[in-house]
Amino acid sequence: SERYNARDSEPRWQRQWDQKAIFASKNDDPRPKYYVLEMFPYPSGRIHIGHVRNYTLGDVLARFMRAKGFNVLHPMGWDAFGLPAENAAIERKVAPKAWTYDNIAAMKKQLQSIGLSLDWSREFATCDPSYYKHQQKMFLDMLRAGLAEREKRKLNWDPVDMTVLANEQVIDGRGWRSGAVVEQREMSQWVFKITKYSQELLDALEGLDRWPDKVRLMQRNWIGRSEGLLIRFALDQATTPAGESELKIFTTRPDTLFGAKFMAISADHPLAQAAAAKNPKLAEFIAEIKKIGTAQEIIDTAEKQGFDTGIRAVHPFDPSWKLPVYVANFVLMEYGTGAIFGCPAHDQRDLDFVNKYALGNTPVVCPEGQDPKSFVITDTAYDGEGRMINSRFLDGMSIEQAKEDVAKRLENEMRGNAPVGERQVNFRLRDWGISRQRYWGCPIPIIHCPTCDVVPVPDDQLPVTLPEDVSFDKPGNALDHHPTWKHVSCPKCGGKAQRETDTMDTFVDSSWYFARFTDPWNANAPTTPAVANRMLPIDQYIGGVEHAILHLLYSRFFTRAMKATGHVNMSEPFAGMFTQGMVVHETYQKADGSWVQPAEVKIEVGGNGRRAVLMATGEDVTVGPIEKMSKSKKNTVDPDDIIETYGADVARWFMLSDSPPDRDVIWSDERVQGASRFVQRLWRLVNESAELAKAAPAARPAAFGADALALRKAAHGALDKVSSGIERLHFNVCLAHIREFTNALAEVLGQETTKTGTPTPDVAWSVKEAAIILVQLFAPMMPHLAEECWVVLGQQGLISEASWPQIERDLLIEDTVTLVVQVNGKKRGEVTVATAAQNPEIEAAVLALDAVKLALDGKPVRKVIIVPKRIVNVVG
Ligand code: ANZ
Ligand code: ZN
Repeated sequence: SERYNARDSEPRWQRQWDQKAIFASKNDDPRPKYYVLEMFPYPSGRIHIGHVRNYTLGDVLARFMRAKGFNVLHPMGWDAFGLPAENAAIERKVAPKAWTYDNIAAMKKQLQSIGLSLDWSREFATCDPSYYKHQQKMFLDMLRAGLAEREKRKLNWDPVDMTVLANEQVIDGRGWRSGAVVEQREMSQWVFKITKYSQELLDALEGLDRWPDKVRLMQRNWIGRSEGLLIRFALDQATTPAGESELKIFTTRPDTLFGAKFMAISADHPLAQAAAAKNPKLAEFIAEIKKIGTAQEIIDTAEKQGFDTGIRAVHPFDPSWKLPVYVANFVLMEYGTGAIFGCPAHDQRDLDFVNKYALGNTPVVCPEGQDPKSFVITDTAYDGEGRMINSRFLDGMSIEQAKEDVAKRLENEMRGNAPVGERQVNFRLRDWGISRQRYWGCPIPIIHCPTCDVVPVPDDQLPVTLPEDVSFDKPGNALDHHPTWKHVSCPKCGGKAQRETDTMDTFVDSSWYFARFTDPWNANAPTTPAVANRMLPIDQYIGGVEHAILHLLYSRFFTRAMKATGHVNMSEPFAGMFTQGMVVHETYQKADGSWVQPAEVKIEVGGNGRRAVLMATGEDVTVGPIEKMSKSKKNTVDPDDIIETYGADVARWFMLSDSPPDRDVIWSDERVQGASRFVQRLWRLVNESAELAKAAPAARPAAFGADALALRKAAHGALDKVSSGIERLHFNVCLAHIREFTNALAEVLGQETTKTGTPTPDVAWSVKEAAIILVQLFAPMMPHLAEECWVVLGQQGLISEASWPQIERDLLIEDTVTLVVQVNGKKRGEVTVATAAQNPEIEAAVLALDAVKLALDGKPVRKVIIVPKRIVNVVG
C-alpha cells in the first residue's frame, strides 16, 4: 500500500466532520452529559504550540467520552478584550475591533487544522456585544444584590499601561503586563465583593477532590485565613496627640506578648497622620516610604524602615511597661488594623527591624531540649514550637495554651465598655477591583449624574456598546477622550450626565464564559437556567497552572454571584481541574550570543555526541538549556510548520506520548520524526490486517486456537488499560499500551505472512477484531488517520461517530504461574504471578511476603535468584 498522506487526508476529514456537524451538541440531547473545556485563547494572532497541547488533551477526552455514549459539550470561543488590541491600535493604526476579529479568523483556521472535535456552533468572542450585554446585566444584578460596590481605595496604578491593576496582577511590585513599578493612588472604583465568600471559597476547596492539590493549596494561601486576637493597647497620654487614646492591633501570636519590644503602624494609619501633623520630620519620612508603595511584594523585599513617633503604648499586662510606637514601612493599612506589636525574637521582620534600631529582643518561646538560660536570638527569629519562657504567668505553657490564656484574660478585661481583647478571623483576600481605565473592555453600565450620583443604565438600554470611532493619539483611556460617547442624559432626572468610562477587568469576561456556552443563543438572558443547571459544572477543565489563582478563584466567586442572582443553581463551576505542563525546547546560541530558531538548526549525532550546526552556514551553535518556549530566546516551533510537515496527527501523538500531561514536554524534532514513523507503521499494519481479514468468516468463530486467543487477549487488555487511562488523563501511559498492542498485532501478521495458504478462520477473525480495536484506541489521539483506517477496514460511517468497543472481560484474566519461594535455600512459601511478569515484579511480590520477611529477620537482602517458572531464592 502507499504511504499515508496526512496532507491529503486531514483537511478531507475535517471537512466531513464539519459538514455533518457531528461535534455539535444539542441542548435537548437526553443522554448523560459530559462537559469538557480547555481555557479559551486570547486572540493574539497565532496559535502557539502550548495551545496545541492544551486543546489536544481536551480533545482526546472529548472524543473518548463521545464514543462512550455521552452528550459531550466541547465548545470554543475567544477571550477577546484586553490591552494588546489597543497596543496594536497605537503601534499599527488598526482598530482594536478589526485587529481582534482578524486574529480570531486566522486562529480559528489554525485550530481547525488540528482536527479538534469542537462544537463551533456555540462560538463567541467576549467582545461581541451579544456577549457583554449579559455581563453588563449581571453587573447590575450584582449591584442590586450588594455584590458590586463603588469604593474609594488605594489602588495599584500602572504608570505605563495607565491603568489600575488588581493585587493579583501585581507581581513583585510590577505590572503583570508592562513590568512597570506599580504606584499607589487613591481612587474610586468598582469592586466585586468576593470577600463575602472568603470562608465559603476556602471551605469548598475541600470538596474539589478532582483538582490538583497544589492548585487548592495556592488558593488556600491566597485566601489566607488567620485566626488571631484584636488587642486595644492604651496610649500613654503624655506622649499622644490630642483625641487619640488607644491603638488597636491584630496579632496571630498573642502568646508572644511578653517578648514585645515596639509597636508599629502603617504610614496610612490615622495615628501616623495625627503624629505627623506636629512633626515635619515624621511627615517627610511618611512621604518617603509611601513612594515605594505598599504592595505586599514590595514590602517583603524592601529594607525595613521605621520612625519613632514619640508616642508610647502601654503593655496590656503591665501598666508600667511602655512600648515605643513607630511608623514602619512593612505594616500594611489594608490588613488587620494597620498596626502591630513587634516581637523580634519570633518574627523575622520584627527582628530585622530591632537589629536596625537597637531595640533588643527577648525570646519567649524556647524549643524543646534547649536550655532557656542559653537560648539567645541574634539574626534568625525562631517561629517553631516550644515552651513559654520569660513570660510571667505563661511560663511553661505550650504556644497554644498561652494563646488561649492571653485571649481569655484580655477578653475578660474591660476598658471603658469594651473588652481589651477580641478574637478575630482575618483573610488576606481583598475585594476584587474591576475598574480599568481602558477602552477595549466591557463598558461598566453606569451613569454619573451631578444630581442623582451613581445611576445604573436601565436594563432595557443594554448593551452599552463601545464606540468604534476612537483615536489613540493620547495616552490613557480612549473612551474618556471620545468627543460624544460619554455625554448622556441621566435616566433618572433627565439632566446632563456622564457615562462611566472605566471598563471591566478582562478577568470578568472569563469568569462566566463557560456558563454562556451552555446556551449562547439566548438573547434575553446570560443563561437559560434549566440548561445551564443541567450542563454545569464542567466535568473536566484543562488549562495552565498560571491561572491557578486569578481566573479559577474569580470564576468560583462569579458562579456564586450568578447563583445569588438567579442565573445558575450551583456554586462550583469546575468539578474536575487539570493543569497541563508547558512545551519546552532547547535553546540555541551563536558564538556572538544571538539566539537562533530551532528551524534554522540541524542536529548531528555522531561519534563525539550531539552537535548543533546552523543549516545556512554550517557554523557551530551552542546548545543551551531547555526552557519554556519564548520569543526572546527564539526557541519556538510554529504549529503551522509542524502540521504542514508532519500533519496534525503526528503533532498530537508526539505531544501526548512523550510526557505525562501535567509535566513539561520537551519538543524534539527527532522524537516528532519517531511519531511520524509510527503513523506510517500503523497505516501499513492496518492495510496488512485488512488484507488478511478477507479470509475472516462473517460470524464469530465458536472456538479460538492459541495464537488467536493470545491476540484477542492483547486487544482486550489494551482496550481495558487505554479506557481507564484516558479517564484519568494518563495519556502517555495509554500511548505506551497502544504501542505494545501494535507490536503484538505486528508479530501475528509477521507469522502469518511466512506461512503458506490462507490463515485459519479464527486467526483471520481475530486479526480483524484486533485491527478494529487498535484503530479505535488511537482514534481520540489521531482522528484523521483513524478515519482513513476505518475505511480500509471496511467499516461503516465515521469512526468519530462510532461507539467505543465493548471489553470482553473474560479475556482479561491473565495466565498465571506459581513459583516456590525459598529463603537461603529453605522453602518458605509460594507466590503466584502473571506468566508475563518480569523479574523486578516477581522480586517485589516475593519480598512482600510475610513468610519471607519473617525468615529474613531484618537482615538485608543480598541477592534474589529467579529460576524462571519454578523457584525464587532469596539470599539474606
Ligand atoms: C505579633 C507577632 C509576634 C506576630 C510574632 C507574628 C509573630 P498572618 O498570619 O498573615 O495573618 N501583622 C498584622 N497586621 C499587619 C499589617 N497590617 N501589616 C503587616 N503585618 C501585620 O499574619 C499576622 C501577623 O502579621 C500578626 O501577628 C502581626 O504580627 C502581623 F512572633 O503580631 B504578629
Ligand atoms: Zn440625575
